[in-house]
Amino acid sequence: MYTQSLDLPNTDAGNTDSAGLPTEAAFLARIARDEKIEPQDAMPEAYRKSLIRQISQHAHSEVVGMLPEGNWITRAPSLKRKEILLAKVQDEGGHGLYLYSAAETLGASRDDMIDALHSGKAKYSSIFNYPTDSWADIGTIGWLVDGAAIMNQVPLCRCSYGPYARAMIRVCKEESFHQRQGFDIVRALCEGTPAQKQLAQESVNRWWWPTLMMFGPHDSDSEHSGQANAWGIKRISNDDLRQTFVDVTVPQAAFLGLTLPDPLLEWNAERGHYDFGPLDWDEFWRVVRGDGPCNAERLNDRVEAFEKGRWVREAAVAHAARHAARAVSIASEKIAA
Ligand code: BYC
Repeated sequence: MYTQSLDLPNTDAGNTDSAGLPTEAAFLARIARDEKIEPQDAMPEAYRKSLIRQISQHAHSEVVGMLPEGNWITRAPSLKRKEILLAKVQDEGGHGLYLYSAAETLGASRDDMIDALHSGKAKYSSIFNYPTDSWADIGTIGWLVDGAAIMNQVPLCRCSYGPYARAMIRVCKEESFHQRQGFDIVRALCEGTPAQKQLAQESVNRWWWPTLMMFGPHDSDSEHSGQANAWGIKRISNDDLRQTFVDVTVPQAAFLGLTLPDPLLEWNAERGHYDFGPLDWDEFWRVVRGDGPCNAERLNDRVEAFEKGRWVREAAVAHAARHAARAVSIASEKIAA
């Protein structure tokens, strides 16, 4: 991020409007050439704002996403599972940091983004407003939720905005480990006692539909999709990603000996895809608008964690300032000598 800010602005001379921003045609031509848009490049204001909206919501989702799993760190069934879960939750925090940094390259302020989350103004993924009632939920989150996240995020590695695309490459690599650890937990339960298998089945029953909702509203109701596709931010539509996720997950569930809670789920040879039942969009919008099973709890926990960590951030800033001051004084002594 630091080196990027030292580059000279690319103003696309000859193709800019009176404010120095690229004309829509010039900008779309760059997107059509599959050029990456970098922080120093002039870009339409609406493109910048739309990216800040999506990237900051994504960052919030990663950070709030630590909470449902963090809830099970002390209750993991073995030291090995505890270590793995600790590392995974830490990875999610790291993803949030890359993403907040990517949004900052667009001029967003970290404090404003955090305030928007804490005041309930900003959205984050609906999925994290559901409770983690059993250890099996930790497996299901890794298998299904991280699986859905990868499906959605792999196309974002080709997003037109360079810093977001590059952050996504690393995030997707880590998410694929997360998905496998989740599948491994569910597999162990399915190969265990009948009661353990039952725990896994109940968990999948609870998480299946909320996971499908992660992909967002139907394309016909997706306010931002048209423009996001035209700008090369989104590459594959909400419905197409959801369909691909269903298609790859059904055989995985069959391998585990689990059923997916949808009586309408059926292979459609003509379409070459699984048909599946309708999602409960009332539930989706209720959760997105703040009235899900855990929305209030998640925000309270987030704000409390932020306040408890305040002294650490202040100490880190003071430490960095002392180091910087020392570096300046050593440099001036050298110059004077
Ligand atoms: N939940 O026009 P649309 C993770 C909102 S982290 C809440 O289709 P867009 C993980 C949408 O924001 C997973 N809100 O929007 C972490 C918009 O509202 P605004 C997070 C949703 O942006 C830890 C409105 O509905 N992944 O996996 O074109 C542990 C209309 O929707 C949701 C990302 O953030 C939802 N499910 O498409 C484990 C990926 N769906 O902004 C795992 C990046 C929609 O107008 N984001 N809304 O107020 C995206 O790809 C897109 O933003 C979305 C939505 C596909 C989510």
